[in-house]
Amino acid sequence: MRVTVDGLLVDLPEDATVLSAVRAAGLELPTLCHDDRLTPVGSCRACLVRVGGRVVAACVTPAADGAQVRVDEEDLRRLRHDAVELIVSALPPYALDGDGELARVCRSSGVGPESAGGGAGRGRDDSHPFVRLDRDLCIACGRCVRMCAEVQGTFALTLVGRGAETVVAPGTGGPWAESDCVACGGCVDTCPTGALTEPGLPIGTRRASLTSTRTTCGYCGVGCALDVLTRDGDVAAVRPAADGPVNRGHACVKGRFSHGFLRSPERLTRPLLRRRSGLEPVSWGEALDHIARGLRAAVGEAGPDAVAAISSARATNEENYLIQKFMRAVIGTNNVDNCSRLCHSPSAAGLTAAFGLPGGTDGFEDVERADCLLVVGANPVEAHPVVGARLLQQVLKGARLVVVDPRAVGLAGHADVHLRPRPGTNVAVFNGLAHVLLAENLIDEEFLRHRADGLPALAALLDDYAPDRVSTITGVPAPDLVAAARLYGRAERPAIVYGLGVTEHLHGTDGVRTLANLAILRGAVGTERGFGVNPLRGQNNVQGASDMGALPDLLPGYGRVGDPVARARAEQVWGTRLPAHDGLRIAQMFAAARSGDLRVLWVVGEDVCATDPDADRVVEALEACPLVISQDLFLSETARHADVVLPAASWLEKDGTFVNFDRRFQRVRPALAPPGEARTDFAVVHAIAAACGADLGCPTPAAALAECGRVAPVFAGISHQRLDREGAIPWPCPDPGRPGQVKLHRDRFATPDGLAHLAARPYLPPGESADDDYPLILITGRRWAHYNSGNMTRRSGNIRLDAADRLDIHPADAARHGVRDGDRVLVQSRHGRATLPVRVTEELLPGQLFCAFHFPSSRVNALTSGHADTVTSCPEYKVTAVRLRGSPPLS
Ligand SMILES: Nc1nc2c(c(=O)[nH]1)N[C@H]1C(S)=C(S)[C@@H](COP(=O)(O)OP(=O)(O)OC[C@H]3O[C@@H](n4cnc5c(=O)[nH]c(N)nc54)[C@H](O)[C@@H]3O)O[C@H]1N2
Ligand SMILES: Nc1nc2c(c(=O)[nH]1)N[C@H]1C(S)=C(S)[C@@H](COP(=O)(O)OP(=O)(O)OC[C@H]3O[C@@H](n4cnc5c(=O)[nH]c(N)nc54)[C@H](O)[C@@H]3O)O[C@H]1N2
Ligand SMILES: [Mo]
Repeated sequence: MRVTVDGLLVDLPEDATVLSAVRAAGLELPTLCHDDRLTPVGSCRACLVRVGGRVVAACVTPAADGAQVRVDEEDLRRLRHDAVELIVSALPPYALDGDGELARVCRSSGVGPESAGGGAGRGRDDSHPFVRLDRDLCIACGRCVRMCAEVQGTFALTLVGRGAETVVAPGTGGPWAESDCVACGGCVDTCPTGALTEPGLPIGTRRASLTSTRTTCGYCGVGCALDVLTRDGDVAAVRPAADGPVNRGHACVKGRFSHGFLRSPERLTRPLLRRRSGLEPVSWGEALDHIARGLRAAVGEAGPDAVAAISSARATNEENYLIQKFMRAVIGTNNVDNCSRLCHSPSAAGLTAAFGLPGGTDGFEDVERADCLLVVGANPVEAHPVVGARLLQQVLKGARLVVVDPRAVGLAGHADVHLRPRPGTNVAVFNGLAHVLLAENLIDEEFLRHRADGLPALAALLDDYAPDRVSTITGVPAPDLVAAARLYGRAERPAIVYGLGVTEHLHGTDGVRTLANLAILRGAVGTERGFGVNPLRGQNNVQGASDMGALPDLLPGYGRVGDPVARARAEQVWGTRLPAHDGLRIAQMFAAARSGDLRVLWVVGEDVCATDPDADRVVEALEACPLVISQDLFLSETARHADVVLPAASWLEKDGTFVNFDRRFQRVRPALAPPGEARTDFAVVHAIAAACGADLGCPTPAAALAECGRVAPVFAGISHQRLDREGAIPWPCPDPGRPGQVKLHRDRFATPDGLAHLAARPYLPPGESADDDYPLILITGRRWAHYNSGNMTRRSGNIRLDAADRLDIHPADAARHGVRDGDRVLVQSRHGRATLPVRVTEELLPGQLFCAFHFPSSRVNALTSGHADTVTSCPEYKVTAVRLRGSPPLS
């Protein structure tokens, strides 16, 4: 389509507006109620232009082929000036302080500060820790309301009042802090006037007074690109990057606001060493000497396998690379693991068995092209909010949604079908869905003939999984199961997105495989007829920690330690012989410590005493181990049991890369210096190696990633330099001259035979089930305002949003136990006890309880068991049989 703007001809796409035509012509047009990401409303009248003789608001007027648009004419300038002046006249003079959007619009439309003279004294709402409202600055443009609905999907805001009195307010009434706001910060970003601000950037702040550093969020695995704005060595604010490949200008409470921990007086700033009186500050030299002596003694007396390290999925790729290199090449053991073990190790195992590689099969942009989403055992609205928001938008635009989760999680309210299986019964649900796909011929026979194997064995097994039988096992009504299978089976481009509700089970790997079966049966993986099977990986760099080989059986790039070819490649790069037998997994490390076989345990950035299951037994392990080193930002539960505590830098203070949930490498850059004597994990590993008389090479993070590319060809095309130029690069990327591969599998799968493998896995019951002694099933998982151990978010403003762990209980169970909202109850399992306040809610089914594990003091992981996935040892965090004190037996 072609449009003429003030005599200039411009080419436009079909759905263009007059505003985009004006911009395409290179002309500036002021706007106040407009944001490109939001539905236009045309209410502020700042963008008036003439189209074919009529005066219209450019933002809401569709451009028509051949239209004549007039912009730069005296009467139009006057109309625009008057519209802006009218708005400004109602505002107090300080509205034009600083260099915000309103000040800029005033400048460009010729409205001066003398026009401002209002300010009705409508007051402020400063109740919320991260979002501040000055009602006198509100022009009721509604951008915040639309942002909350259309981008974040929370619908927390509304406009109240009439005429000039109209102002934004939480939809629940009452103060902002008590509203449904989840503090994504979107409203603050879009507000043109400074009515909504954040504490670090009050109105009047000039951007020039701030330093901006582009980095990648260090909380969850979404991988949001963030601009960290600093002033005087402190974070003033964090802004989501508009060109962030995954977040596109959006963020969540954690990445955006949860940086208060940086300034916590509890931040570790010096090494600590255990003496008779307790942990005492010492110099780095003394701490390192102590560690080197301990390592030498352990290796000398008991051999290299008496040493183990838990590497950190919070740390960078380069740090993880260095830690595993130190363990393998200097100590001589494969005893290195990371929290992928507790999280998505069944994904790695299951996806490798099915498709040949451990990553999610598709990029998130493709998942967003799906017309049917199967979201299983994941709560992205709380745990991956930027992804959750985007999935919700897709559903609001018409994609069908099937949610499989025992709880009424955020997305379930928007689902076409919500299946609520009993915890631990996924395999039966997935086999049931597969049964219906086969029975109703909703399968891709062509794909199954040429690109997959295992159908006969699976088909035979599935005879036993007719909907009625599945219903008996899972509690899911048979018609719902059939309806869900039809939605997935009949979609043109279905996608599967899943979380820990699939993996953290006794048969988690079977869960992943039987879930992958559905995509294979439909030919919806490795094709354009669907977008595969995609785990929402948890930690900021859990994909990367595993990619870098911080695993007991795998080298960087997933060569097996037992494979002579893979080992030889690493041996050649590292210049030393490497151990060939698998090392210990995390739980095996604790067992070895308890039996006296482990002499040194080095824990980097993981609070194992708070977050590993059966916590009392973990503490026993640390107490039995002669030298425990904890490297952390805080004196965590684990650090309290350590012999040496090393102060670490956080993600805002270091240089390197992370790999996000859809396999993208992105840069991490320091916005601040670490406090006191804290050091990056990178520097600490080098220092420990040096204290042992070893030189690990790769002096910089960039050099470490380059070296990793030589060990692991799948990363060989990725470098810091290239990332600085290109932003994000997905692996596999073997060639520096070619892009990385967003879609993991195309014409053939990465399995040795190139086929996708169906798995015939029967349903087997979970490790624990309800009985007379322990009649309730406790599910554990996440809440939006806190992160894992809570060590960081509890020390940020988030604590004002959510002050404690709570035990969710169905009203019927609450009544049976005689407990009410807020009562504290004693929860007992076969493994331990915890005391928690209850929250009565219908989000759960009767017989089930839910709580998070963000407050170590509530001791939730004293309850969880040592049961673990039979293939990968991923703990069965999602199913624990418990009772409430004084609870009556099951009737
Ligand atoms: N706010 C916040 N965000 C986080 C984190 C955090 O602590 N806080 N942690 C990060 C980390 S490390 C991770 S791994 C991710 C985790 O992200 P998710 O996997 O989304 O998190 P969870 O809440 O642990 O579990 C997901 C869901 O599994 C369901 N579930 C439990 N048992 C079953 C079952 O048998 N079948 C099915 N189908 N569903 C079941 C639970 O009800 C729960 O809603 O989040 C990351 N993001
Ligand atoms: N009951 C129950 N328990 C669970 C789960 C569950 O669903 N239910 N989920 C499990 C899962 S999926 C996971 S991933 C684990 C997570 O468990 P953890 O990894 O233990 O938890 P985090 O709080 O993420 O971080 C660990 C520590 O790293 C520190 N840290 C942060 N950044 C850095 C850094 O750059 N360097 C260093 N050295 N330290 C740093 C933090 O201060 C914190 O003390 O929890 C598991 N525990
Ligand atoms: Mo995780």
